[in-house]
Amino acid sequence: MLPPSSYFYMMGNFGLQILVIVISFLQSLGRITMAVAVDVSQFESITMAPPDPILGVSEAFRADTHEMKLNLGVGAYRTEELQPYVLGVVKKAENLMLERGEFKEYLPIEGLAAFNKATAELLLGADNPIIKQQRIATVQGLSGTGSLRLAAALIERYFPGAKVLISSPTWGNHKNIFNDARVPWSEYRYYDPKTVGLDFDGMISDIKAAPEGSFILLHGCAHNPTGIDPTPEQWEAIADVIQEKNHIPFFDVAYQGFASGSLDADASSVRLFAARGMELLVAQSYSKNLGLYAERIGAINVVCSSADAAARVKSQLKRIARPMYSNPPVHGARIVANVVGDPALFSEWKEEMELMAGRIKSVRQKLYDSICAKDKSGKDWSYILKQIGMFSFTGLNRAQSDNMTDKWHVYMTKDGRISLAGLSAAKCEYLADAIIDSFYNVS
Ligand code: KET
Repeated sequence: MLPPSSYFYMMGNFGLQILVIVISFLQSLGRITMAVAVDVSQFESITMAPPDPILGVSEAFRADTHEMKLNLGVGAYRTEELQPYVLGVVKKAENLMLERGEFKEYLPIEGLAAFNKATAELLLGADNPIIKQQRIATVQGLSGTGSLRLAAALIERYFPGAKVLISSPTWGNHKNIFNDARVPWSEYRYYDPKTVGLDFDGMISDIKAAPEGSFILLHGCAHNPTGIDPTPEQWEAIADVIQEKNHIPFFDVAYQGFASGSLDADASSVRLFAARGMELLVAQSYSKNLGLYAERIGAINVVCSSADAAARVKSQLKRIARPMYSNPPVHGARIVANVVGDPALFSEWKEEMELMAGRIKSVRQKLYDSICAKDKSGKDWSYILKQIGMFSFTGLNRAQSDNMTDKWHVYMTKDGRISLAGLSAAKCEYLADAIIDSFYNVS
């Protein structure tokens, strides 16, 4: 015998409507006064989604009450006191905006003109001829993720069947972005666990083997999650093979200024490709370098071989954006435009960025020193020092990463990545103990 709710379910929508009409009719005749509760949802077929591998870690961290808990999951900069940090220049730019009484009307679909100009200049260098020649199509996006998503939609629409090659491993959300945009992707070799370094030969041969005209997704600097970047000579060789195969480079630049502390040095990979006259795509984010995580400010740039092509590409990016989210938010765009557009604020920003990058470098060193002092086995931990950017790819496997969280209350992603931006000098010893225990006592 089925429970009564099952019959309701089997009747479907139409059956339920009839039932409601009959009950209403009977009620109107005064024959029936009961209320009918329907406990079957129209959303019955929707299953529970798993937590996000990165942002889900913060949710688990919040639920933990242990006093030594440490959130090294998401890549978000914290102070030495492990508090979120609002940059001084951001506060100053916001005060300027308040004084000016800026409007809150819709932006154009492509975003704030002053922001688009500033962001392209920051990427390529203000005196780059590409900008004067108007060969770059820049559209403000919903931070790095939204900008990557716009580019993915452009690829899906205008390069049907073209593949995107992504590094193995990569930032977890890349796969989601291309899956949702229905863009086929495959991986190229990048990380070599034996050397804990770059598998350069594997990378080159996989890019070579990809079908001509593929999009090659590259991390502009501070590769996430490995913290391993190609050398300038290796970038040249990567550009050679991409050019040879008529591929289109597609840069994800989420950490400009965070790898080295210098905006120019961290854009050198993109500029090297652009200087060869190559067409390329670049998604930018201001989440990390200006600490504007929640403002969702970034851009998609498409460098084209002519101004005419750039104008057409831009028009199509706008056409994609309009039904997705109509037009972007203004607040973060104004902050960036104000900071970059004002020489005093711009140099103050660079100082703050050096400070943030410097704090990360110093905890990286302290963590390394603490591990070396505690571990007498002679294991070479120097890869921790060689990696750059916000993260360290520890080499801990899934079970070891689970031990870090379950036993030590250190929250991190299950691929063994830790965000050093969430570590303080005071917690380096504790983290070193956790890593050594997990490495040697869990297999
Ligand atoms: N690209 C890369 C390589 C990246 O690491 C992130 C964010 C983004 C793009 C997008 O950031 P946005 O805030 O949309 O501009 N990475 C961190 C946060 C996240 O996963 O969303 C992280 O890896 O922890």
